[in-house]
Amino acid sequence: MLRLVVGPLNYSSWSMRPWLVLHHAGAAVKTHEIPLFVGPDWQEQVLSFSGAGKVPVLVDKNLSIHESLAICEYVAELHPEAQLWPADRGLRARGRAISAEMASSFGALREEFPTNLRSRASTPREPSPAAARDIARVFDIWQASLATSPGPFLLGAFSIADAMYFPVLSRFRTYGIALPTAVEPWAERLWAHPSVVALAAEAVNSVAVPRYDARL
Ligand SMILES: N[C@@H](CCC(=O)N[C@@H](CS)C(=O)NCC(=O)O)C(=O)O
Repeated sequence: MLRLVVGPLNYSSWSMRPWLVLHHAGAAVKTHEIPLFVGPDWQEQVLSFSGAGKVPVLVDKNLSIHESLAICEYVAELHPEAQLWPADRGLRARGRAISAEMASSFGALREEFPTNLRSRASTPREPSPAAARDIARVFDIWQASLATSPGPFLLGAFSIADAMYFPVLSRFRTYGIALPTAVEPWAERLWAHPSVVALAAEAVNSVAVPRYDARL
């Protein structure tokens, strides 16, 4: 049985991504949630799983994998039947490119709009110019992907790319950032995906992290 070490699923966007991928693949996995930023020894707990000191970490017997995208790739290899990447080489390359971009970019967006899946800001939040540039680039990625996708998701069937971008979609809902009309059908599909519905149900039970709730 695999073990996925995560932060509180309501807030930990990096944890959400492999959680969604494992759930969608129907993998036999147990989730081990560490209450990040809450309680005295959360850092030691994280370090006991990975010297990187961050979650998520996937534990498979004596193998411990950190970095969310590396975990998603590992699950794709463990579960080829789940088709977590499209069969088409070009779409697969695009999926890897936009997923790597998600993992390495959008710092202003992430800093100004922390993930808080179960919550809604009381008033829509105005992004800084840097965050507005990040948001525009995310919208470009979604629109360009959907324009070439066989549908209904970014690369055709649900893939790692959808899981990588789900936490950003969730931030837009939390902080009242309007989506371009062209991406709305994809957003609705993603919110209705069974793994997203299951994740949202888990997030309701996450421990509260006051430093993030204070940002609403
Ligand atoms: N590049 C890493 C980022 C992981 C990351 O930043 N995780 C956050 C939680 S969402 C964390 O562990 N933060 C604890 C800390 O920075 O001390 C990945 O993709 O897995």
